[in-house]
Amino acid sequence: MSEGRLIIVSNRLPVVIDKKKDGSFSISAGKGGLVTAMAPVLKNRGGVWIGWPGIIEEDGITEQNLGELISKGVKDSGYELEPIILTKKERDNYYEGFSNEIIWPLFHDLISLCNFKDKYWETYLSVNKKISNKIMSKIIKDDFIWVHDYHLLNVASELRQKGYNNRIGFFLHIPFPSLDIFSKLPWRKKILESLLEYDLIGFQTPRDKRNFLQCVRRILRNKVQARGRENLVFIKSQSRDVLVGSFPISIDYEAFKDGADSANVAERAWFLHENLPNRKLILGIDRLDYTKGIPFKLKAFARALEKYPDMQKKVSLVQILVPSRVYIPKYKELKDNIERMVGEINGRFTELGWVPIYYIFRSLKREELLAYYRTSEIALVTPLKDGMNLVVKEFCAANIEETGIVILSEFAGASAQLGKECLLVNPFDVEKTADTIYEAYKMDYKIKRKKMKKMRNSIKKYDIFWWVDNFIKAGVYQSYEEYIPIKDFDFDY
Ligand code: GDG
Repeated sequence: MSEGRLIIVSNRLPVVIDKKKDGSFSISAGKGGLVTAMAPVLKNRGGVWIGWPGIIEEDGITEQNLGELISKGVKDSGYELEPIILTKKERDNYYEGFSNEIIWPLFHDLISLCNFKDKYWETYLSVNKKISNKIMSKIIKDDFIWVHDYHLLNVASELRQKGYNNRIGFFLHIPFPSLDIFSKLPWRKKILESLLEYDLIGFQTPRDKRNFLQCVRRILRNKVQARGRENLVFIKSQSRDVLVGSFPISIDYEAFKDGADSANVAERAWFLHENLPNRKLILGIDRLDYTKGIPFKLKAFARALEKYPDMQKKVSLVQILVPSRVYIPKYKELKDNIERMVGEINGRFTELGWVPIYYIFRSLKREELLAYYRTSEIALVTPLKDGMNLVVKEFCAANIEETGIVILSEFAGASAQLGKECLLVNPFDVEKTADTIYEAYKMDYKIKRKKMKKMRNSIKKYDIFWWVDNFIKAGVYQSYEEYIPIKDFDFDY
């Protein structure tokens, strides 16, 4: 299997096509965790990436136009892109509805934000079918199909109905919730049964894997036997043997390290230093999303300034907020709330020559991002819940002076791997997070260096190529007897 082509299937392609005001179309690189993780892998191995480029049929793009844009967008990428265009109804019900108003909040433990609607579910099923039709038209013998994320839980089930019997892998980038929370989902049984049509199901952390296994045992009672050791478990379901494992996603460590070491980035980093002399920078980089816990972070920062006035004029928080889903009222509300809070905190503490929070609401070029990673002393990564969080790994890889320290939420998947060397916080506990910010500010550089070295070694060893190789290797085990435990997978939790 590992010698065949790799077929990546994800909701979004690594490129975005937009309709401009003058009616023409433009193409740009996609952003976000999945793209950052998978693009270097496919570039190395070749293969096909199937997904949605973000425009809808009603935008009126022609086949020819689409073909031209795609071939422009994938120049030198080393792989083929296969776009699937959704209709407006499909986008509204499958993507914005079922995926982002139901699965996303539920799997991040935010049940009160869920909007359960049958029409979302029906369209979700039909779009998963549409995507599986596209896959069937593109695959050849020995391809390994690797489906990504919560938008496509039902794809294997659709492929099986079409008679496809080769092995299919699935990786969930977001957390898998506990039994109590998952049980609230009206379609819980069908979703678990659909997942068991995959041959390999990968989660970010041992905790996600445990949650899933518990749901399978309790919700699909008597139909499942699970056996396993170390990080991998075999489930014998009615239709097949399914391997379930935890595979912490990572980054292209060398690319981030070398990028941070480049002359351009060094120059930008110096520029920041020179303009902010005698100032420690605390860095927050988050997509605009309620799971990232930004209001709690701002409260904790303000509380730290209030409780520890010796930090005033000595630290600034650089909060980069990457625009995302702003057309959805909940996201717009969140943005307004964050901007109000930033305004209030700056209004309260700013003095001539010192601004406590530099707030940036836009996406940055990679070099700018690297300059912030390299210059900042403290990374403040405090999601309320997060599958992994790649920002923390990127910060460490780019921290080539090894003087930075990370404050990390215990609810980010990354804490399973890096928790021992970070300063862990419960993001809901504003008071303790404020104390931890001060602790990081005062921390001796020798301790910071020791911690940073350990984190960088771990991220270097378990990089994105390790992740892909291990996922694909696990995909070849056909039975429990063949299974060789891989101890390195299991990080402390
Ligand atoms: C999902 C899961 C999981 C951010 N700002 C800019 C920029 N970024 C890049 C970062 C990083 C990525 O976006 C964000 O990754 P995260 O992992 O933090 O979060 P999600 O997008 O929510 O990703 C997450 C991930 O999938 C992978 O499995 O870790 O838990 O939610 O790579 O660098 N990139 C550029 N400019 C920016 O301004 N160029």
